[in-house]
Amino acid sequence: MILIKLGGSIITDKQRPLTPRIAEVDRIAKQLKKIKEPLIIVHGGGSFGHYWSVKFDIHTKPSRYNIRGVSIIKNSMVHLDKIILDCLSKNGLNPYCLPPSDFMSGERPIPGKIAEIKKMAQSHFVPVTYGDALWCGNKKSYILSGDRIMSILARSLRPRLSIFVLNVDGVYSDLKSKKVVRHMRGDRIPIEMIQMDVTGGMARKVQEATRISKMGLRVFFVNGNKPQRIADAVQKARFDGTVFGVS
Ligand code: IP8
Repeated sequence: MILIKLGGSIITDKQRPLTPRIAEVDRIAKQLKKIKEPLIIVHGGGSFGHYWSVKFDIHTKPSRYNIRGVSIIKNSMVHLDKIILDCLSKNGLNPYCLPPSDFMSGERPIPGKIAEIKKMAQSHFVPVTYGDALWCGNKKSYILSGDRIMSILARSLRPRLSIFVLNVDGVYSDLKSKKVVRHMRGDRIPIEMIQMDVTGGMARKVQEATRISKMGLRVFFVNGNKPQRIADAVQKARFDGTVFGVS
């Protein structure tokens, strides 16, 4: 089984609110179609969900956030998800839409529901879920990121490979040279990545990827602008990007 996260910066134009990158999603979908094993897709919020969460100051920590803001974030994620689902469907995949509230109860994963996701994927559906604003009781809500969903699903489903599709070639050893780290070991997060987090959320991705690799699972960061690299990693185990953990 392959678990794949389509990052917000590859599927949307982060500089322009509410702007999908349809051509890029289309090119990625064509590569995903080549994958001949169970596949689960998670996608991020990009200039949809993130745009509104910044506007309404809503974060990953549960709190009594602005109800209108939570509602608008959720609607915008449904909108983006529909664009992704249509694109996958047009390219011959059979996406099965799964808002995270289908397998999360507040902040807690629902094990039985997550086990079903694997069965759906084994039955030739492609379950598609996404980062979202979630109600967690007592008038509180929070943002559940797609990156966090990746480690929640990986823990139960133990995919053969977890792939994070980015708008860059992988994890950079430093921002100046943009030299890609081919193999990340341990849980050391270089300072450059934390700086990068201001725009790209890279530190959070590295954190979740490290969490997954510590489960004994392989994780791969790849540039979605070169989508052939996704199929190469899955089919030929040729990793042009950053690999975490098990080599
Ligand atoms: O783009 C968060 O998911 P992410 C989505 O994976 C929202 O961080 C609603 C901001």
